[in-house]
Amino acid sequence: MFGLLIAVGIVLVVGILILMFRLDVLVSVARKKDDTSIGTANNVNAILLLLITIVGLGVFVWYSFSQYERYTLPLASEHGAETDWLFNVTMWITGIVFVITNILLFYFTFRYRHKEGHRAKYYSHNNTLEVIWTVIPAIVLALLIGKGLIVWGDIMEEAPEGSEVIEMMGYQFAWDVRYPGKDNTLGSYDYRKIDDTNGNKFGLVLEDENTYDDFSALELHIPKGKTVLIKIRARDVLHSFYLPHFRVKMDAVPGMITQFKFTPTKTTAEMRAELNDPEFNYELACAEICGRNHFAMRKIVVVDEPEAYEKWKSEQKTWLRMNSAYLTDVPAEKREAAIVKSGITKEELQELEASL
Ligand SMILES: [Cu+2]
Repeated sequence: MFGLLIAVGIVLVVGILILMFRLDVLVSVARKKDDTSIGTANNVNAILLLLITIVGLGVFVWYSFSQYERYTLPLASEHGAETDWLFNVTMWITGIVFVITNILLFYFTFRYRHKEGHRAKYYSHNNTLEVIWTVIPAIVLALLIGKGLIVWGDIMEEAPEGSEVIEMMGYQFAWDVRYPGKDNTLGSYDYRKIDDTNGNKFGLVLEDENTYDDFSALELHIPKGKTVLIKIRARDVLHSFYLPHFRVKMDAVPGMITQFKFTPTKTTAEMRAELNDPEFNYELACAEICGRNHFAMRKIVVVDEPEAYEKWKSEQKTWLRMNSAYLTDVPAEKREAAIVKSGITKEELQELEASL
């Protein structure tokens, strides 16, 4: 009700203002007043424009430097140094051009404002100027894009032999990680194997022996100083695999595998010491608005020293061991191999048989 009253009030005020303006025009027409002088408004506007430039650019420069830390995160990957450098160079070049063009724009409106007795000069165009402001930006842009393509090519090139291959699967609304286990080979999967109990959430193909030692984990552990190749997939809609501290971002696309390789340069412990923040954690976020609980797609990322990482891996229980009921889906002739490879113990096997 109150909102409606305010709306009616605003409409009335605007209506009155329009009427007053109309009245003023009509009165001046009736008086046949031929007033071509501009008055003081012109000068006032010219000075205001100049003030806007000074205040606006002042705030721009102050904000860019004083709040810089809020918009940047500490870096923890090898290729990130290059992308950061490229980003900063682009920012400096476009920033300087932005400042110069704005100063010129507002200075010209001030300098060439209307003055009594002055007439504008007819000046259609200038070939030299056109060439200068076409060629210079073209060269600068070509250099920036060229360098960008080279950096992108390096980031996207084939991961070296012996890289740590890890699978990330995004779904509404979480990430699941799968490690290849001792055989260093991720087992194959098929979306038709995903079941409604969500036990076989990865859709693992249990005919494939490579799946038997694959394991999942609550946190994404990665080793420092070693190339990590992340194979990314999505189970439902588009998600985006985003590790801001490692400058890694890649879409997770249903029906296809995308990938990103990178090398972490600082362990979680080192970053905690550097930031003087014992609570600090690297994190994985989804960078694609993928639904109502998109914000829940966060996962803690832990960077370990290589030895600690190997130790952690050896302590993880395989997926098949955690979901041993799926042993029944393993073909009879491969069951023995599955039990050995997945590390299911005799006691667990007896328990399982008793429960069936
Ligand atoms: Cu998502």
